[in-house]
Amino acid sequence: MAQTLQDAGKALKSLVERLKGQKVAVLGHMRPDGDCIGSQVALARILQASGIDALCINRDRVPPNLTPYAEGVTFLQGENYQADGRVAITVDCADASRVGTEVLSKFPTGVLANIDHHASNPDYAQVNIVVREAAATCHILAAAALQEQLPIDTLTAKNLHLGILTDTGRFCYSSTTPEVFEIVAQLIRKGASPVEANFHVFEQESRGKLALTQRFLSTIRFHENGKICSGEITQADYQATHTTKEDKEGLVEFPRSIAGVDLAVLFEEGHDGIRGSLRGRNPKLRLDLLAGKLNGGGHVLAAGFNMLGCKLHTDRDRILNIIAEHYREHLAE
Ligand SMILES: [Mn+2]
Repeated sequence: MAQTLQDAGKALKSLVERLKGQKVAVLGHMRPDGDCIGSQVALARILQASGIDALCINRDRVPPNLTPYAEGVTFLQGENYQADGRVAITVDCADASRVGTEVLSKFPTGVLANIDHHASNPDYAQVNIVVREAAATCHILAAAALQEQLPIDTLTAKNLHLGILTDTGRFCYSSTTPEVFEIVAQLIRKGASPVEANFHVFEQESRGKLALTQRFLSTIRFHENGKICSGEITQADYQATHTTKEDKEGLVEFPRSIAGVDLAVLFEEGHDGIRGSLRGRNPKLRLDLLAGKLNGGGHVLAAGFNMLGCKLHTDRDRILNIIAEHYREHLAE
């Protein structure tokens, strides 16, 4: 069990020793993001450098814009993996279920090691390297590998930088400490490229995403004297713009970024109901509690809800009233 970055270094080093002679599967979470892919590739390459047979398995594909980061490592989608006695290590998974049941079922002996930074992680593996104050799983791996002088080649450095870049919101969130910048400086010296990462991560949007954004912005409405801002997406929007729900990523940042807005809401009407994202800036808003009133959950400043059987034209105003009432109870002067 490791809970600090310093302990994580020792724990990673002894994990590498323990895995020698074994075959390893590095598992990431469903709908993988930059920290997931980055930590999978970095760990697989660190293991391979010690002669360990390691590959990466995810339920979902590597996002197309991140495929340059996955070169040099084998990535399998769960359905293409025939169980061959590999031991499982999860990265960036707050819970084993984040891997997806189909993939997890191929590892009947469970998860050997769990490397993660989510506060809610219940230490579900035999070996748990969970540093809750770390900015990213890649932050843990980078600090550990640097401390223990495990090999970090150019591609490994690029992947570690990728995860820290994305999980800190381009080095903007409160997790962006001087120590994070010191580690990133070392990664850049080892070949990580901020320019290249910016291009792959932030400048590869599709035209469909742009069209979806236009449609979303055309639905923006303000409530409670501009303190609450909402926008919405329907299945018709996805069809018209040839996009999928993956493309709604980031849209809620538009209402959140407007001066005076305390609470941003994204409604997504699906076939079975309305899903929603809630984003706030003030912890007093307790969006986790608000989401709870709407059959959802999450964090204090970022939460989601899921109103089964609801439609925007019949239920939007009712849901907005619940949101506005919660807002008035928690924040309005
Ligand atoms: Mn992460």
